[in-house]
Amino acid sequence: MAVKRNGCESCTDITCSSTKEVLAQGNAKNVKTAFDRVKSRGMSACLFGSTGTCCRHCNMGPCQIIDGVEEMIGICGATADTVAARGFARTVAAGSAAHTDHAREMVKGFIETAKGNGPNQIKDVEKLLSLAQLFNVVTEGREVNEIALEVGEKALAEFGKQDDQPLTMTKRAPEKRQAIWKKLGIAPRGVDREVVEMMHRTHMGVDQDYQNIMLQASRTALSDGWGASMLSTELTDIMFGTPVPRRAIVDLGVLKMDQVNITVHGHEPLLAEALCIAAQEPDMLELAKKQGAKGINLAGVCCTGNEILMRRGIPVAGGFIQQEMVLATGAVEAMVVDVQCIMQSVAEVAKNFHTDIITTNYRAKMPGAVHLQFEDHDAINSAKAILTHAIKNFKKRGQCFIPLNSKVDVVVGFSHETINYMLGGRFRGSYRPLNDNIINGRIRGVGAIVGCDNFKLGDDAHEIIARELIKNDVLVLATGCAATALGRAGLLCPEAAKLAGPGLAEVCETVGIPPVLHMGSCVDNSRILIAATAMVREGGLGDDISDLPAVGTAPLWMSEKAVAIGQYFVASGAQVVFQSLPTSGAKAFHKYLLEGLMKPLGAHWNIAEDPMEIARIMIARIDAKRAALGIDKQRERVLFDMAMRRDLGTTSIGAGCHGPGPKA
Ligand code: MSK
Repeated sequence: MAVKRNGCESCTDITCSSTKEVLAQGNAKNVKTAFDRVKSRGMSACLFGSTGTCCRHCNMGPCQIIDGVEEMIGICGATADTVAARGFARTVAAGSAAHTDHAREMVKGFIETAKGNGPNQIKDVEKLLSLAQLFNVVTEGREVNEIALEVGEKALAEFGKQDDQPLTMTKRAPEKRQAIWKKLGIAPRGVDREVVEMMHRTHMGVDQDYQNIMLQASRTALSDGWGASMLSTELTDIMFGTPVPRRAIVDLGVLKMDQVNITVHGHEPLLAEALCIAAQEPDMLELAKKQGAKGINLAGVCCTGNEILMRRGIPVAGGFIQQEMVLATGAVEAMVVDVQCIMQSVAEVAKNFHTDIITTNYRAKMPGAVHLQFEDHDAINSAKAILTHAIKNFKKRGQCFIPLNSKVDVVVGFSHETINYMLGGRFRGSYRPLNDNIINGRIRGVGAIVGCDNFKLGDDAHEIIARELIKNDVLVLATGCAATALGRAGLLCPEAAKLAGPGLAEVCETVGIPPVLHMGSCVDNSRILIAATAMVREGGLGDDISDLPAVGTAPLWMSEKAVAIGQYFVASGAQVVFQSLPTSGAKAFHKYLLEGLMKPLGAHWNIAEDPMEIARIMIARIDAKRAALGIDKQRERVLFDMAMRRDLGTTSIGAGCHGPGPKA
């Protein structure tokens, strides 16, 4: 159901000033965006589709089911609960498949790098060695690339693994969580296998028990979170460097009047990295000059944007919801796309301007686009061919409009390792100070705001939730297009600490971090799993992820990937809050998602249709965990004097650790 906010029937209020500015200018008068299409649809969503009770799994239907009405079950007898569970599970499978196919490309690119092919190198040797240990790869006396090759081959084998042993990366999870997965029989075995089994079990006439379907949905999601996505993030870090904090800028004003503007949109960083390297080559810069441009300005869109923002500080022009606005400036010579989250409408918007949409991946072609295949094995030449095409468009640029004041400073690059280092210090990197500050109550808990943008809650929903969380001393971790939206809102800079509650503000100011930490793209939600596990291992906050005062939300989820992410968080023991789920037409199954999963998994889904309500639920869940841990009492602050320090046997108290610590 659409939520009415600010008196808006179709929930399409635009609050983002750069978006409003671009759409209001003359160039954009013929541009139709998703905002217009939401308004012009003039009908509400199909009741059966939006509540999960339309079954199209065989040719006896489609069957539109009404829960509790005997004549309105499926022709095969399938109930609303079975149909909705199958639909939900297939959504998880599709989302996991998207992450999986992305991850496979990254692993193959990693193997080529290990073989010495292409422009990339092994940059994070420390991380390589830790993965080598996990995969039982001998490191002693071997060359870095030799180790990398064996790690890469073992990682690739995880996709097609057929034995019944758990995926290697699941060994990183807290022991108690691994035991839960084993007991339930949901430890993921092979990355591809779980998606295939999920599709089989939701075929007509197979699994008809919604609780049993959810077991495989959990296993499929876990094969994504602790398998495909985690492998992708880790190998990408090893190849391109683990992100470290860096300043950058976001929003539509990052485009430049006097340069060739090329936006990179999609997900796989192999393409974006090659473009970044090639755009600095003298022949490309010379070509740009010949066309009358002062240089080449690369800017990101969606999660490819997050990847190069985190690692290179390349600016991000917009998130998912802004992809059409980026083009409506008329200032973009080409939008280079690969896979996932690319609206078909971008080709239509581009027709109003000199802009070309360049597809680069054989999996994802588009009518009206130019296809220039990106070849991993010849990455730089491929990238140069794409850049050349884009640069030659510069001379054709007509009237354009860039909202030049719409540029917001951000600090990004908070990988798990960075948080460890920032909070713990180089010589004793650990989550101890974070855990201590949660235990002493300065930080109330951790809230992850992840996922997409959509048109249902207004484009400021992420900001509303984040402001409420930080005001209540909840440290926010952000990924994906949510992170970009929070950057536009000015919450990704240390100065935003002034918006935080006193405890969180004190920690942020002491350490010099923003109250909202940008942790990467949507595939990088696996970083949050690793961070949560590190908090458990550090001690004092229980012995499982389900004990942590931590909760996640994807308030504006759009993609099936977000549902896969939600389910792998829940199956890992973390509560999640979404704006809606397409399951409400099946009462028992819907209740099972919202309550029943607690018993087997120690976490469940939550739904709220208003951003403030989402924030309130998140805070309530955090408080409940604090109470269960016995850390909900307000602690008296004690400033340590020298005698007390001597009692502790140390004269050095680390950043953010000025209280009496975890002692009850
Ligand atoms: S791009 S999956 S809209 S986060 Fe990752 Fe953004 Fe969601 Fe796509």
